[in-house]
Amino acid sequence: HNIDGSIGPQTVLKGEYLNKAKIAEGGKKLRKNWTSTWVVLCSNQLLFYKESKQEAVANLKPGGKADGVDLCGAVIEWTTEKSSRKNVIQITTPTGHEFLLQADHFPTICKWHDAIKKAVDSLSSG
Ligand code: I3P
Repeated sequence: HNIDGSIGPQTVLKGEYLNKAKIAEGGKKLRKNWTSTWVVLCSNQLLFYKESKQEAVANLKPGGKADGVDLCGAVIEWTTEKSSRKNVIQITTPTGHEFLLQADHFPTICKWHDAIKKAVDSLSSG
C-alpha cells in the first residue's frame, strides 16, 4: 500500500474467489473465521476484498482500499494440520501474520500455491 493506504497501479497476476481465514496477527493467534473472499495476486502482494469482484476491480484504482499482505519474505506451504478442510495452503509473513487459503477444487488451490510461490521467489531473487 502507498503511504495514504491506497493501492498504486500494479500488475495483477490472478484473481479468484477463495475461502480465506486469518489465523494469526503479529504472532498472536486469532479465532478462525472462514470467509469467501475475492483474492488478487499482484507481483508483490496479495489483496483481499470482502466485496464483489466488480467492486474489487474498481478498488484497484489508486485510492482504492483493500486488506493486503506483503509477499516479501513470506512463506507459502501446504498444511493438513491447521484445518480439517482439504486443499489448504498457509501464508506466513515475517511480521507473524498467518493466513489460510482454501478451495474445494484441488487444481484451483494448486495454481494459487504455485503462483504465490513464484511471486515470493521472484521477490527474493530480484
Ligand atoms: C471453528 C470453526 C472452523 C474450524 C475451527 C473451529 O469454530 O468450526 O471452521 O476450522 O477449527 O474452531 P468456531 O466457529 O466456533 O470458531 P476448520 O474448518 O478449518 O477446521 P480449529 O479450531 O481446529 O481451527
